[in-house]
Amino acid sequence: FERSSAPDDFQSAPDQKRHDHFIREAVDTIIKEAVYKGTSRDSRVVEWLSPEELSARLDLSLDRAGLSQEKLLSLVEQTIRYSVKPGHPYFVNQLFSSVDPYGLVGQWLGDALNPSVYTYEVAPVFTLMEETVLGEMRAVVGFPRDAGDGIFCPGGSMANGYAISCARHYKAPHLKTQGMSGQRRMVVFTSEDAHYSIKKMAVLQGFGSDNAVIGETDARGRMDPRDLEAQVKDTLDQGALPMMVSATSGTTVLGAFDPLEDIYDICSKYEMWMHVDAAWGGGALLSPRHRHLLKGIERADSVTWNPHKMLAAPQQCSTFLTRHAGLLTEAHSANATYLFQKDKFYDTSFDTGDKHLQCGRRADVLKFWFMWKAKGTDGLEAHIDKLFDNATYFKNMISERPGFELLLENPECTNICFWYVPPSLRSSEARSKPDYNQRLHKVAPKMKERMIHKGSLMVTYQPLRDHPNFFRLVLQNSSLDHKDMDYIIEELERSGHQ
Ligand code: ABU
Repeated sequence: FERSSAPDDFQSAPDQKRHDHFIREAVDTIIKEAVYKGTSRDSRVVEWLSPEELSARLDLSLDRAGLSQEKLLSLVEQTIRYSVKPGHPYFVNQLFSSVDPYGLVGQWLGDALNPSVYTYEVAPVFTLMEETVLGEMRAVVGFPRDAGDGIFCPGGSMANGYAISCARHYKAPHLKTQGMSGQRRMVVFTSEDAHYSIKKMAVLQGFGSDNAVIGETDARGRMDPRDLEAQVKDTLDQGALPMMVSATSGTTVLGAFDPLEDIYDICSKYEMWMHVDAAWGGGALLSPRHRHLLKGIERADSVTWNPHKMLAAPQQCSTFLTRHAGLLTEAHSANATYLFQKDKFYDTSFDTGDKHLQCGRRADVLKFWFMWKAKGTDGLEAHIDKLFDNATYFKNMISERPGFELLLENPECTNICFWYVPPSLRSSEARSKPDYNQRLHKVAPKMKERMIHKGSLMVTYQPLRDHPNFFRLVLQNSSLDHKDMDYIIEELERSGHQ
């Protein structure tokens, strides 16, 4: 087939034939290579190349002349080949994974329609779909279903930013027009294990990082309410205004759930907005067995909840939910008259775009709605329960196994943090040496390098406070079973014994 000169007319016979061939071939390759092979236990989770090697293998250059479809199809193959496969069962590296067939079709359907969800006029289906899904999610949180508001936004960091913005508007609506200059200093509180976006968003919105106060956590990584209250009192003594607390349900590394009821009491006593970053742990709300971890979330003013994390919807699918109806619009509307005309022929309250900070916006709702339709709430619950079951199995298996040491004996979420101590460091003599921690610190990076070069397992590691580097396994792919947990343990042993 001839090379194409876009845009083409899908209705004209020659164009249609050419595109039909190309799209079908590309989709076949994607299904075969990215979906089936990319999730097969017999294939590698990554075919690793250094940046220099990858640049040499993959022609990334952009030229005046377009490529033939044949060459484009070979680029599709190469892109798949050298990409990491987060849908692979042995990708337990990050807080997202899996390829859900319904989510994938939802994502593709959205891409085929290419909407921008700002007005009912251009996105009628997705506008109503968002209302339904966000309303259902608010009900799961425990907010009143018919009150409140919510949005889909690009990532949990942005959702946390919306929380700060809404809290500020709630406390001091005049700042929307007057700005922060010369105003009373306002402070946001969170914990040392909270996501770094709280600080970033405080900077972006003009609070300054000094006014994102980072409090202490307990031994399990949960926010310490006594320390929080002490920090709030300090802030008041300094004449500043305690504005908001961002608690976390499912911290990024340890998977800790902050004590929301205690935090609510403090927020209520000092009239602060209570936000819960449940980007990671929010999925547990769908399981009657595990939702107790988020007890008290129903009292919050706002919640971040990312279905692309524990619920394994395709990237990206992030939501911000609040119990306060109308506040998102009051805080963010700019009333652009070219888009949000009030004299349209339909009910313009369905033009929801002006409550967002973005203008153009993907229909991220579609893939999640489609998954939810396909599995039902029962299916989502079963997914969550399986993740927790695998996590418990993994934790139990390593707790007695030579060489493995748990950082937390009883992790709360599906994050399992542990050290692998190679035989050379296991003796009491090695452990008593002053450089023991320094030597242990080097183990996880080396093991990870070996596993990535082999393509056998991707599991992340990090230091935390005075802990040397440790592994963090995270489970959100419910196609894994106990045999996979056994494989992961054995693969860690293989890479640690070399
Ligand atoms: N909030 C992004 C989480 C990154 C991670 O998987 O560690």
